[in-house]
Amino acid sequence: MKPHWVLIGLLLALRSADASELVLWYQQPGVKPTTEGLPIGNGRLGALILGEPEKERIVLNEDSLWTGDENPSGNYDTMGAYQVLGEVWIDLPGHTNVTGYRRDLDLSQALSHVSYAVGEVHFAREFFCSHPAGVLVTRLSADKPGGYAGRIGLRDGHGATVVAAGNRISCAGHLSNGLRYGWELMVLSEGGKVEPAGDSLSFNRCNSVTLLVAAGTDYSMNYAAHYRSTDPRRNVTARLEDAAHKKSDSLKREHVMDFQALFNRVILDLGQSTQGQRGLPTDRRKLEAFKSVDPELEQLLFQYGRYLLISCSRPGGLPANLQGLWNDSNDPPWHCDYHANINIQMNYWPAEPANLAECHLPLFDLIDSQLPAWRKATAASPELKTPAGSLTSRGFAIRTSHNTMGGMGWKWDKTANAWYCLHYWEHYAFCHDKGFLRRTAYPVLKETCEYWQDHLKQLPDGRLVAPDAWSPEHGPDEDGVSYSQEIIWDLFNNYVQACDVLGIDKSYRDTIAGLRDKLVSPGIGSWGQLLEWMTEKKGTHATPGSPELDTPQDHHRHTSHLFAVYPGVQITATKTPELAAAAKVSLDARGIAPDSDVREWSFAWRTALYARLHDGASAHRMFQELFSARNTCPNLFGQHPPMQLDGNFGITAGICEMLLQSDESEVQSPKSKVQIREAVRVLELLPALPKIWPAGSVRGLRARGGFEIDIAWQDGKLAGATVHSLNGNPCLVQYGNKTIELNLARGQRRRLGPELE
Ligand code: FUC
Repeated sequence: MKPHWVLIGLLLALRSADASELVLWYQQPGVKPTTEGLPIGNGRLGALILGEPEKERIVLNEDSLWTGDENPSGNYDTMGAYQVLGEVWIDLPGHTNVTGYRRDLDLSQALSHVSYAVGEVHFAREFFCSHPAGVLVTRLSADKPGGYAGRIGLRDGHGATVVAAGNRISCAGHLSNGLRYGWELMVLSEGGKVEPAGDSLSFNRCNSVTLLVAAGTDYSMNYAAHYRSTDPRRNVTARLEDAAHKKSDSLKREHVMDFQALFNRVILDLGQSTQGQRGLPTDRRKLEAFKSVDPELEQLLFQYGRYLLISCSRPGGLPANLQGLWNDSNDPPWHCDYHANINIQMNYWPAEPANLAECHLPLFDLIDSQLPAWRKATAASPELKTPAGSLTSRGFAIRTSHNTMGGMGWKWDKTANAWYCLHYWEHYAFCHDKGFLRRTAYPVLKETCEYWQDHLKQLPDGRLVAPDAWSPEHGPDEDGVSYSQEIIWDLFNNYVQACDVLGIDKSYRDTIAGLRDKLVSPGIGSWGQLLEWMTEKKGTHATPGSPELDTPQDHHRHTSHLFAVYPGVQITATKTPELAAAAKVSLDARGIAPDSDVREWSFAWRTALYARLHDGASAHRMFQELFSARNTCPNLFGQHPPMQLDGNFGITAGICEMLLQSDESEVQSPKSKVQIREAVRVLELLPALPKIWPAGSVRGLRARGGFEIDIAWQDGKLAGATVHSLNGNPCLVQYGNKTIELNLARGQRRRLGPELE
């Protein structure tokens, strides 16, 4: 039956019109910032809002506020940590015994609100962090003139002096590593009076009050300048004054437009929740959603990952660290750092498929800025000698954790270099920007291939292994660990494709292709599992008293040996069915039992893994586990514990993977004239659609090869799809056992029915 395009279009339009469903709301103020605060951010400035009527607290982060330096020792304890900037406080005496309290975060506009009544007077607060204006805006209003009286102040996170003058408060200081920072607040009132009161400001008889906050440091992503630039204070003041010249309505309009230009690219509809579910505040609703499916809350969690990435990772700024831009401590868990053995990578899994490619760029900028320091540290490390016994002379390796000042800490994760390369390649694979591939990605891919060409060890049978590698945080260091083998395979495979696309370095391309084909690939063990190490480890333990390794009782939080299933592409159900079946055995065994070591980010990875293995039911079960009290906080942040955001980003990617997958098929592209193997993409629709989502739609997902895809489904089956070719590349669209080849021109769209006709 021909798809009812009008009906589907209406369905999409109606659902997207009611964006108010994408709201987290609460009936009480937050107490603990990182688990109950509501997050806003503009990529550089982040805030957690607690919403206490009488004493508002806004915890502030500035993305470059790091202690530490190049940390030549590589000691984890001396590499520094991400710091909190401080707090804005607002005292409103008499705002007690309030009624009708509500606090919310509207994801669709990136606005947070607090509202309540004191007696007959209704008070409202609105917060947003503007990317275009570079300031935090807080607006206090009331339905009674002259309703506002109170005090406003700053609490600096590092004890710097706070100075109030006129309608401003400013603060400037430096960290233990000399990094200079400054932040400034300006208060604009409608009616009434604002004046200094010691180191704070008092305001009286105001109809409304608007606070603007700007902050900055003298950090720069430039190794040659020792990661420093000019004193930030002049720039901070200028930004504040520019913003003060705009009406708060135009500041808000500009902010919402900027945010929605990214956020509105993808609309997801997983079905209707009940009025009962909608009537619950989010902290209670999530606990119910753990027990019974709540489609609208599930689509909210999907969009939350996109909201958070837009709010903490914009071009020109630093990438999302372990807590994004929402850290409340100067001694945060794991230094609130960049962990290179799953966490920072997972933060960026949704960037391409969830149509936020621009948000990926801060990761590349940071890596590029750290390379000179990483090369130096790698060359100096005796732990990174080549099998020939010489110190490293080409390329770089990364320790498990790093900062923004060239410093690294803890154990080397020797293949993190190759895993970082996957992100450069994926950015090209989705957007097909050959300039990015040539200028930015190719040099890093080639340099890392050279590193591994020098470091691979040849076995007597001629096969190649990564020597003395480690399956992250699990088991022994030894040759041929599956995680390392798979990541290096991915690196070499992507490098070969890059050469083919650019038509360069044919000789070195063939060298790397030869090394790729000699790599030891993961084996299958005695109980049908994918081996995590080159040889089965049964009978051994990671640590005394831990479960036996490589057995169904091994419930470690990492699934590193399944990298090749996701995010890698070496193991797929179609190309390597035996390995895919073994991967499924391993994944099922890792399990989620309460005694297991599974963490919030583990569920996100397992969702994506099950999706790649076409097991939609299990993928959804992993997803739903995130609603438990154990795995997410009341503000829906991931709960490791403590709070950690990688699961929030990772689950968005996992849901993308359930709805759309784009792999490459090794068919000769009908268009390729130069006799190079140009990968023709297979766009697979609804590869892991769970029965629990019988009807729904998604708009604007991105696929490798440069495609944007809309999909609608009804009664658990494809109802229709639209393929929008952004680059004019050929593709095969697949649904179940049906396939259609499309050769669309750049910008052309093609609608497909349930039979892909
Ligand atoms: C890795 C994980 C931990 C935690 C830390 C930040 O070490 O194994 O679970 O997420 O990163």
